[in-house]
Amino acid sequence: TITDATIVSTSNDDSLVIKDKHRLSDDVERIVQEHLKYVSEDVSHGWDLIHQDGEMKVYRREVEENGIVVDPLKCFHTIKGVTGHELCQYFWEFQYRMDWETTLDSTKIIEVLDPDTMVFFQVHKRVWPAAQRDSCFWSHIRCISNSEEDQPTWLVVNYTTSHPLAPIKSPQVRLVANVALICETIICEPPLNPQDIKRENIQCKLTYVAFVNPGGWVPSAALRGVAKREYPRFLKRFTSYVIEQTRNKPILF
Ligand code: 14H
Repeated sequence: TITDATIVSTSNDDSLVIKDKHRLSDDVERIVQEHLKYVSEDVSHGWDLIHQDGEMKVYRREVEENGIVVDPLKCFHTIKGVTGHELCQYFWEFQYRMDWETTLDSTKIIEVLDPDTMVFFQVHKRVWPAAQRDSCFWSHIRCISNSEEDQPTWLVVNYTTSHPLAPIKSPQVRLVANVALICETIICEPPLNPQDIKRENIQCKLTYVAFVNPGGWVPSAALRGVAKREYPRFLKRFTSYVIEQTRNKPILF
């Protein structure tokens, strides 16, 4: 039976999926929808291109709140030979995180809310002359089918939450973040038989957006310098990692 405690959605193959709701379901739904709306807004006004390398473009908007830098960030990239599902899976799944993350001391799952939503507690590497940061966030993976013909859009959202298993322990400072990875697979020169699609026929359009509040004062120039260096570095390392991991595996659509 479908009740207020269930969510009905469509899966990758258009079959109906019924999921039990959890205490953060409404939050997850609201933030996912906000990202889907925000992803198509363009970056022609007020955004600075701070890094470009081939297909990768990193933009940011300089914003301060009470003297704290909270610059929104938006990155675009096109990656050959991988699908949106593959990129999102490697980004979301705990088991791969420390293979590609270079900015963490540790990561752990502190709660499983449903098969697609986990709560993580992470300790970040200290990268500037300030207190160390940690973070606690729910992380949700989702597939959204747009139409019969198009490949679905895959996304992962990481959104700060509080949790009894992750109290804030001073002098460690808590990062506040709202981050999304949104991926769209493109099939180039599709062979007549879909079974014949090879990795050389696919590419993925990736958008990564981040709103991160450092949770306490950090010198603006230092923070902007770290962001300008680390986001492109993350994108490059993460996407190369997924290309490497999937190279000889069957394509995960
Ligand atoms: O998105 C990235 N990593 C995920 C998975 O580890 C976690 C991330 C997040 C960050 C903070 C809080 C919650 C969740 O989504 C890749 C992150 C790349 C990091 C680049 C470093 C930028 C440093 C500037 C911001 C520091 C603010 C003090």
